[in-house]
Amino acid sequence: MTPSPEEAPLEIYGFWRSQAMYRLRVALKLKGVAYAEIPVNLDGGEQDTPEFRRISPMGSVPALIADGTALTQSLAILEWLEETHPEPPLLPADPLGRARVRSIASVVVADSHPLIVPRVKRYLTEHAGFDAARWKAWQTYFFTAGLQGVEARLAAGGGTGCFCHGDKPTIADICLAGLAAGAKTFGIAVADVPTVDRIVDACLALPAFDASRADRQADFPG
Ligand SMILES: N[C@@H](CCC(=O)N[C@@H](CS)C(=O)NCC(=O)O)C(=O)O
Repeated sequence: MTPSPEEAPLEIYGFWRSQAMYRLRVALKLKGVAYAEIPVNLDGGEQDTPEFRRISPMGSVPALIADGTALTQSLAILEWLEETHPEPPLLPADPLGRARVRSIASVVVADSHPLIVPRVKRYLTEHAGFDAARWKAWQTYFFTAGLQGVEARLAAGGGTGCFCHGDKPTIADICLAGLAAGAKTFGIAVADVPTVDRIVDACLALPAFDASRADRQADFPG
């Protein structure tokens, strides 16, 4: 049977290792929204084809197709999802709590993750003389700065509970777990982040987070 438009899964261009795609996978699963992931091989340069650039002008995943419109930028898509599928909420009800959650998420999404994506590696390798060791040191620095930065925020209180804000997962947990997963994928261990470690463990115990792991995706190369 052909599904009606309402039932058709959302289409999202993604990549198994993408932290930004991971955020969407978790949120969609937590909210029970069906989606189909269309792999874009970032290691094979598929993000730079003219066809994909028409969908995502920055050549980045995720790109979600909603009513024929391509949406990019994971945080914007998470907010769209929250507005279109409010249950269960992934933002707190109070404005201060919402700001705190968005602030923690932004440490990851705006201040950490953009520095360690393939296009940055490509530029540093091709134009700044980076070899594998310098890239690893760069990655380690920014994963560490991000995770230790979030640790400081969480350890200072202000709403930290079983999760980053209270006892239910929010957008902050989704972004944090993605950063921690990225560090693990690249074999980078970050010390002295006990609150982050505790919260990431709590996230990974939830099926939505576990099923979103890079190594559980259809395009994971093994
Ligand atoms: N700020 C964007 C970042 C998107 C992004 O850079 N995604 C990475 C994968 S995690 C990507 O597609 N990179 C392609 C490249 O660097 O060439 C978001 O949150 O969606």
